Amino acid sequence: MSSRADLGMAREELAQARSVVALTGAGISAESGVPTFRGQDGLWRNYSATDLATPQAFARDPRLVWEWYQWRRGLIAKTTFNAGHAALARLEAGTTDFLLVTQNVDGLHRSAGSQALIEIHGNIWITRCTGCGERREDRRLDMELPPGCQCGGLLRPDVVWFGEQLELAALNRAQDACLSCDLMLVVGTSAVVQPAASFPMLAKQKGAKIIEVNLEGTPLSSWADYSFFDRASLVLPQLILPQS
Ligand code: BV8
Ligand code: ZN
Repeated sequence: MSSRADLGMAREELAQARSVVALTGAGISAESGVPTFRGQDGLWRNYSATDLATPQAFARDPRLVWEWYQWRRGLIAKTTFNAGHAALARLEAGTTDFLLVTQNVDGLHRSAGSQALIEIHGNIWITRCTGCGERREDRRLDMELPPGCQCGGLLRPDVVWFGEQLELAALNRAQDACLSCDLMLVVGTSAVVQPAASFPMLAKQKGAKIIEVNLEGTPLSSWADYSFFDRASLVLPQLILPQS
C-alpha cells in the first residue's frame, strides 16, 4: 500500500474531483464471500470461469453451465455488500458527476445503494430467453436445470460471456464517461478482460487522474497516479470519508 501521505493526497484529489468514474471487478466483492474469477477461490469442480462463461460451453452443456451459475447464485444469495461497496455509494452521493461501471454480475453495488451504475457484464439474477428474448428477474435457487421459458425456449443467465459483444448502449455510456471524467477509481480488477481493461487508459489519455485499489499489482499499476495494494473494504473507507 502506498504511504499514508499518498492516501491523504488521493483522498483530497477524490474530494476535489467534479466528475468521477469508478470501475470495479470481482475483487470488491471478494470480502463479501463472492469467488473472484482468477483467484484460487474461483474454481468450481476444477473448471475455470473462462471455460464455462462462453456461448460454446452453454451450447455444449447448458445444464453444466447452469449448475455453475446456480452454485454462484447460491453463494451470492448468502452475501451482503461490504464497506467497499458502501463507500462507493457514499462517493456517488458526494460527487457532482459520478458513474460506477462494474464488471461484476452479483448485484451487490445496487444493494449498497449505488444508482448511477452500469453492470457492463450483466446481472446474474436476470434470465434471458434464447427463444423469445424475454428478460426477467429470477431469483429461484431450486429450479429445474436448464430452465425453460413458456415459449419453449431455453433460458440463459443475462450476462455477457467471453466472445460476446457488450450491450452497445452500456459500452458507449461507459466509454463516454471515461473520456470526460477528471478522476477514475479502479477497484478489485486484474485489468485483463477487454474492453473494460482499456477504460482507465481512455481516462488517462484525456488527463484524468487514476487511483487503483487492488490486492496485487496489475498492468494498470505502472501508470496509475496512485496504487493502494490492500483490501478494498479497508482502503475505500479511508479514501471516501463519511459525509461530514
Ligand atoms: C468481447 C460475466 C468482442 C460472466 C465476464 C484473446 C483471446 C480470446 C478472447 C480475447 C482475447 N483478447 C481479448 C479477448 C476478448 C475477451 C477477453 O478480454 N478475454 C481475456 C480473458 C483476455 N473479452 C470478451 O470476450 C468480451 N467481449 O471482447 O467481445 C466482440 C466484438 C464483436 C462481436 C463479438 C464479440 C466479453 C468479456 C466479458 C466476459 N464476462 N463476466 C459471469 O460473470 O459469469 S468477465 C469476468 O471477468 C467477470 O465479469 C469479472 O469481473 C471480469 C474481470 O475479472 P476481474 O473482475 O478483474 O476479476 P479477477 O478475478 O480477474 O481479478 C480480481 C482482482 O481483485 C485480482 O487482481 C485480485 O488481486 C483483486 N482482489 C481480490 N480480493 C481483493 C482484491 N482487491 C481488493 N480487495 C480485495 N479484497
Ligand atoms: Zn421465451
